[in-house]
Amino acid sequence: MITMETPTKHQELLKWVQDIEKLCQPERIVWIDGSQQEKKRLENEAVSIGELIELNQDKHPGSFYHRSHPNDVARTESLTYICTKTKEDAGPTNNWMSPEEAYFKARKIFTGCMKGRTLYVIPFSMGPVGSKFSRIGIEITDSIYVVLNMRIMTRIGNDVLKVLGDHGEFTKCLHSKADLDIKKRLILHFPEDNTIWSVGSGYGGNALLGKKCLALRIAGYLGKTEGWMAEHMLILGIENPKGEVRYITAAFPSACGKTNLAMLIPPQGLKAKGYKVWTVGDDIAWLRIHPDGSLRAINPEAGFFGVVPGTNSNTNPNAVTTISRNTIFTNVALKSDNTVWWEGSDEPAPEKALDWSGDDWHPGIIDEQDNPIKAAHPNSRFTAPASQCPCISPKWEDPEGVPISAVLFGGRRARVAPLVYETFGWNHGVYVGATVGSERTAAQEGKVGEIRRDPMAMIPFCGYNMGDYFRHWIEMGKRTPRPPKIFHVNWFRTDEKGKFLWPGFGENLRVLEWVLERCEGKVSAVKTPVGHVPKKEEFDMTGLDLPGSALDQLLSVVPADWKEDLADQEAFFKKFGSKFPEEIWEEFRGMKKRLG
Ligand code: GTP
Ligand code: SPV
Ligand code: MN
Repeated sequence: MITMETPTKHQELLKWVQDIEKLCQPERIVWIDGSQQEKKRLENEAVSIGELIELNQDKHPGSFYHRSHPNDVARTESLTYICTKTKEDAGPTNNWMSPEEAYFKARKIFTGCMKGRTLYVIPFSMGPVGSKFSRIGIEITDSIYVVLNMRIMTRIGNDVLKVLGDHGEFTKCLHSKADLDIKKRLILHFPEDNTIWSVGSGYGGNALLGKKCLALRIAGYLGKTEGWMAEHMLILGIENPKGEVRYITAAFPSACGKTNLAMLIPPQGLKAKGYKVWTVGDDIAWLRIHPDGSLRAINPEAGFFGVVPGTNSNTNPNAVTTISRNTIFTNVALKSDNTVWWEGSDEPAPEKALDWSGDDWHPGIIDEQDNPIKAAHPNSRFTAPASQCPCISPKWEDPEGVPISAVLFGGRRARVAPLVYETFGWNHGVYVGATVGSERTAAQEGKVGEIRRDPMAMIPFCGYNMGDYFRHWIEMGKRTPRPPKIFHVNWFRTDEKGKFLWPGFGENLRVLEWVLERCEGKVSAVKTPVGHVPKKEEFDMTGLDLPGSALDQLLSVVPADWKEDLADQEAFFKKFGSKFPEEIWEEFRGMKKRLG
C-alpha cells in the first residue's frame, strides 16, 4: 500500500477516504491536484493500459479516443435509484431502495473491487471555484477515463480543496467500474446523506458523478429545501440588433437538441439584421432568485459532454470548432490514420474503419437481421472544454449568473405540438412543462421512438418526489418578482411522409426572435386553446423558403389531437396523489374547458 501525502487536513474527508480504501482495497491512492503535469501523466498511463487511444495529433491535437464496454453505452435508468428513508420521498417516477438495503447491496460489489488498481480522489467544484452558488464534491474512482473527463467537465484539484478548507461541506461521490457487469451495476443516490454510490459502469451520466447525479439529482434535492432549482436546461444569450443580450433557458429531454440550440449560428436573414448568439451552458442550469427580482441561471459545468452523430459544419459549426482539439471522443468510429468518423460528419464515410465496438466496418455493412450497422454509436459523445466554444458567453462563469427572460420546454413530437406557443402565465407554463412528452432517444436504454412523458425533461434526473418538484416550481413562480415567460417549442413535427417540416438548427433562431419579442410585448399573437401561437406574417422568414403550407402546418393547433392527450395526462398526474399541486389541476381543467 503506497499512500501519497494527503493535500488536506479535512478530517471528515480523510476518514471517508480511509473507509473507502478499506472497502475497495486499492493498490494505491492518488489525490488529483488538477495540474498540467498530472494531466500528461494520466493521459500517458491511460494510453499505456489501453483505456485511451491517442488520436492523430496533427488532425486532432490534444485529443483521445475511448471505447466503452458494449453493454455500457448510455445511462441505465432501470439501475438508478433514489435511496430515501421512505419510498414516498422518492415518489412514483423514481426507482427506490431503502438506504440500508442499498448500502448493503452495493457494499458487496464494492468490496475488494479496486484490488490491483489505483484509487483516485478528485476534488471538484460544480460552478466557478469559490462562488457562493457552487457546490463541492469529492469523487473517488478507479477509472482514469473518469478522471480525465471530470477534468474537462468540472473544475478540479487543489484550488477546490483550498476552498473546502478543513470543515467545508461536500458531496461524497464513490465510483468504481468494478467488472462492468450489468448485473452488478447500481447508480445510487442518498440525498439525505449527501452521498452518491455508483458501481459497474464507466459511462457518462452513470460515472461522471458531478453531472446528472450531483448537479441534478442531489442539487435538485438541496434546491428544494434551500429555495433554488437545478434543471436539465441549456442557457443561451441572444444579442439583438441593438446590442442588448437577453438570456433564455430550454429544457429538452436527452438527445433532443440542447447542445445544438445552445451553440446555434444565426441564419442569413437574422445575421444581416445583427443577431448574435452566446453560449452559457448546454445541459444543466442552476436557477436562483436574484435580489433584483429576476431569475438568474448559472452553468455548473465546465465542459460539454455532447452527442456526436449529426455534428457537422452545417448543423453545428461552433461544436465542430469546439471539438477540434483537447477532446475525448467516446464510441465513435476510428479510422486507420487514427482520426475519427461518425454518421453525419463533414467527411464522407471511410472505405473501412473500426466501428464503436472495435469491429471492422465498411459502408453498407449489415447485421444478422439485415439492419445497417452504424460506425459510431448513436449515443457516442465528445467531451470538450466549454472555453473552446467560439461563441462562449463572456458571462459564462459569472458567479451571479445571467437573468432569464424566457424558459422553453420542448421534446420530439412528430404530431400535435406546434413549432412554438407561449403559455398564459407561470402556472400554465408549469402545467405545460409537466406534460412534456418526447419520443425516446438513444441516450437512455429502451425502445427508441416510443413516446414517454418527461416533465421538464427531468424524469430521469429528479432526486425526490416529482409531486414535490412540481410544487417547488409553483412556489418559485410565486416568489420570483420578475419571473420569465414560459414557452413550448417543437422542432420535430413531421409531414404525412414522416419528413421534418422545420429545418431546425440555426433556423431555430427565428423562433427565439419571436419568443424574445413576445417577452418585450413587441408582437401580437393568435390565442388558441393551448396558448399564444405566432401570426404567420409576424414571423421573420427572410432567406428561408419553406414549401407551400409547411408554416401553416407547423403552427396549426388541432383541438381533437390535443383532446386525445388529456386522458393520458390525467392518469399521469394522478400518480402523484395528494402531492400533485392543485394549481396544476386547475390549469388542466382550464385546458379541458378551452378545448371544449
Ligand atoms: P443530451 O446531451 O443527451 O442532454 O442531449 P441534447 O439535448 O444536448 O441533444 P443534442 O443537441 O446533442 O441533439 C441530439 C440530436 O438531435 C442530434 O442528432 C441532432 O442532430 C438532433 N437535433 C438537434 N437540434 C435539432 C433540430 O433543430 N432539428 C432536428 N431535426 N434535429 C435536431
Ligand atoms: C443525457 O443523457 O441527458 C446526457 C448525457 O446529457 S449523460 O451525461 O450520460 O447523462
Ligand atoms: Mn443531458
